[in-house]
Amino acid sequence: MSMFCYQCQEAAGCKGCTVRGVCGKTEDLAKSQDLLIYILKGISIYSTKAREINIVNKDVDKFIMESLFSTITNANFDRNIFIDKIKTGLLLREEIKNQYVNAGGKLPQNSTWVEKMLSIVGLKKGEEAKLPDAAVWLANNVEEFDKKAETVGVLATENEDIRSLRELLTYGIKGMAAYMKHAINLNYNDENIHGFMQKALAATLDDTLGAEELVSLALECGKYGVDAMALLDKANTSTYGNPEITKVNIGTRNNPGILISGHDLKDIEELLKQTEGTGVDVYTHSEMLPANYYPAFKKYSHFVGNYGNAWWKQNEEFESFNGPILMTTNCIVPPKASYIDRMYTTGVTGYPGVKHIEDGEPKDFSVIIEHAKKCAPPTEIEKGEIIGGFAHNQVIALADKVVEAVKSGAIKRFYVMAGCDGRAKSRNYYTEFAEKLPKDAVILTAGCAKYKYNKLNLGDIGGIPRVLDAGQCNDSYSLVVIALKLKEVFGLSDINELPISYNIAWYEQKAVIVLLALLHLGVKNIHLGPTLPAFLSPNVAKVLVDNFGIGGITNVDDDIKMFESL
Ligand code: SF4
Ligand code: SF3
Repeated sequence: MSMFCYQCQEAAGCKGCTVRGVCGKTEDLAKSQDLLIYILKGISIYSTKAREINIVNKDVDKFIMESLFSTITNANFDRNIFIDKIKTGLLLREEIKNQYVNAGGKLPQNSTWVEKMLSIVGLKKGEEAKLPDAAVWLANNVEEFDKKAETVGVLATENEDIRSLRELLTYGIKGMAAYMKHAINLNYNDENIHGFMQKALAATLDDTLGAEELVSLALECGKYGVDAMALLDKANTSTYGNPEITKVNIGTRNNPGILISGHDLKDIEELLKQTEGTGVDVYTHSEMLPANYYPAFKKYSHFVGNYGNAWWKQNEEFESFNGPILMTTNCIVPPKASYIDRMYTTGVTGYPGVKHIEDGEPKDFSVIIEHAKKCAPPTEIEKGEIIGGFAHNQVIALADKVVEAVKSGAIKRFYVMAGCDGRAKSRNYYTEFAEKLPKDAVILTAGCAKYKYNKLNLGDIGGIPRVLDAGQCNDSYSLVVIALKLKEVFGLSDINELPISYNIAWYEQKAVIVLLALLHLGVKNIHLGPTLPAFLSPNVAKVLVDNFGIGGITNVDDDIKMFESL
């Protein structure tokens, strides 16, 4: 088998991509990503021990976080970046090991190198064979990297249940790393979250951990997921104000424009500042749509609105946009020749042949702005407005109205339909589901899943729109805050007593951390679609069904009946 990846919903045949990713990931790229993850695990063995004696290496924290993020589905397709990261990772592993040794971290005096290694990883003399390979392995060239990569991928764990739990944990921390990166960009950080990510990485190498320990680590991952989303919420709202109800224009104007996609609000802030007064307009795409809801961005008159839909439509929509496109995070679809020269990446994203805007304080977007000036204005693909901005602060401001509507029976049930959109036709289920819901149901959403129903004009209930969009996938945290507030207002002891059902669409690893966060908060009976994750083995899926009532989806009519009976 040349490659094996089953981290996203598009895993081939609902089993795994083995020749080339459905996403466009090649075998070579898969190998370098697998090896990078392996090296992160090796570094984490040392950094986790070092933390025990209060040694924290900020370069290690940053490297691990950004590397995890870069391996998320559709984030970075540039193999050279991964090769460079593998080399940097090996150097950092030695650096943190030496830091630990130099700090005298419980090492025997004048010990040999092997003795030091044994001591760092908690082994005794004579146990050399047990030294974790990820902690000691070295190579000289790319050929050796590739050879090694074949032995360290997902399938290196033979037991399918342990493999499933190790990967569930790994994908959870990938999503967490992405959210941390955005928070850190705004100078909000939490050392404990880095500590957990590294502990979890090291744990995936520990053959003494069985299913029970790994399940509890996955739930602990959910706890840190809540912390990471709360931190990002604080970072975003403290820096840019609380999202507020906003009508977002989906039409176009006649100036040249720049389209910005992904999740990074710092990037859009800097782009808006640098484009002001240049005659170039700015539009959001996909997960950047919620930027329109923030007071700090709404004030820019050249910030026109949102162009297009979810990430997977970019092949058509980037073509008709006519101007340059900036990808700040996943999800990148391999670009068509017709616009590849108009595409730019930044942060952890990358694509061979696409220009990359380097980090900076601020980043310098002048090349994109000059490029835009030479381009035609966007071709209009739709007209009108969509409404959003229902993050926790805004919904809690409306709490009286919402509570009244629930008490009077005008609102009978809320459906959390957060998550992702994707190209699978089976996802039309979510459009049909939204259309067929009874008129007394309100949809709470976050993430790009909303594009399946946010232009349907589903109306309102006494002035409360029937689709309340809290923002990006990380703003699922807002939905939790809203649920906890309702629980408090109604004096309930359990979040599951609320008339809220969870019908979540997932695609990539950020949805995994959102799911684990919900499980940590005790939310039961979450339904996941359009298919259950390929990385859940039958036994692990059974644990989730038995303990949390997790389920899949069937058809809209039966599922609505099922949710109403919960
Ligand atoms: Fe396949 Fe998804 Fe992995 Fe891409 S990220 S190779 S589509 S499982
Ligand atoms: Fe995910 Fe691409 Fe939409 Fe943030 S990032 S939700 S799929």
